[in-house]
Amino acid sequence: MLIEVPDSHPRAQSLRIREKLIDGFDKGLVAKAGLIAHGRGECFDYLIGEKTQIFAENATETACVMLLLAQHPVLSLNGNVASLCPDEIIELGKVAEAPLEINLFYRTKEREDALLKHMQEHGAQKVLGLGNDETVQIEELQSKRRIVSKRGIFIADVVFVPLEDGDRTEALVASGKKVITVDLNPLSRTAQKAQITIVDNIVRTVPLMTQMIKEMKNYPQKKLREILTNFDNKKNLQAALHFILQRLKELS
Ligand code: PTJ
Repeated sequence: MLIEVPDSHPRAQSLRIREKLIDGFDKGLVAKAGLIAHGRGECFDYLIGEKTQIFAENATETACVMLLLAQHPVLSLNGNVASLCPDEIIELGKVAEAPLEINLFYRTKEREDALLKHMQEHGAQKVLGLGNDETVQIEELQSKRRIVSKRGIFIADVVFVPLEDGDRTEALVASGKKVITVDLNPLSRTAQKAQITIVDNIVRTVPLMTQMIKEMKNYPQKKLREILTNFDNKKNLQAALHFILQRLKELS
């Protein structure tokens, strides 16, 4: 059950996001470790001023281009993402013409069932990776995340994997896929290994992506390719760290 957070509360927005996650945990969607991961994310969100900064905007724009140019883009979701922005990720899947696939690190039948039901209640027509969907295993990976959909991540050329663990990011990159992640921690292994890292809160990123993709559908291919070529993930991560450093200097 969500508690009411008054608009006047100075941390209203952050508390509301937290409440969504707690609610997701109570409903069996979020893993225990998901609560811990969220706390780490909150800390980094403080450091970037809880706003979409220019480095995040640049990475988000490039991520949208990569999805638009992909042959088989897939949006992977875990318990945290499904709890924090179910409607928004469904909308993104529609505009990006990319299927949703549930792919869990802490995979249990109970969580699978709860997540499938949750996404369907929010209007998802098709969710890969669960139920009757045919799955295969990615050999490079040990965790339960190795189980992927034959029609989804297995054949994908571009995978959007927000709030991801480092092992699978490495395995996906090693298997030749382009990986886009959203991770508030610019130092995480996932942030360092992905081809595009959006250092921002998933709740801000997903609606921004939908908006950007809608605009970009009118862009000529040449312009899209230029955006992709001009992006350098390492430099962009450095910009995120530099921003945090400057901000701490100013605040201290
Ligand atoms: O639902 P499951 O079973 O697939 O498990 C999901 C978790 C998140 C538990 C699993 O993927 C995991 O353990 O992830 P990590 O290794 O803790 O990495 C999650 C990363 O996401 C961390 O670097 C956090 O800083 C970051 N993060 C947390 N909340 C947000 C976030 N990044 C963007 N937006 C957030 N709201």
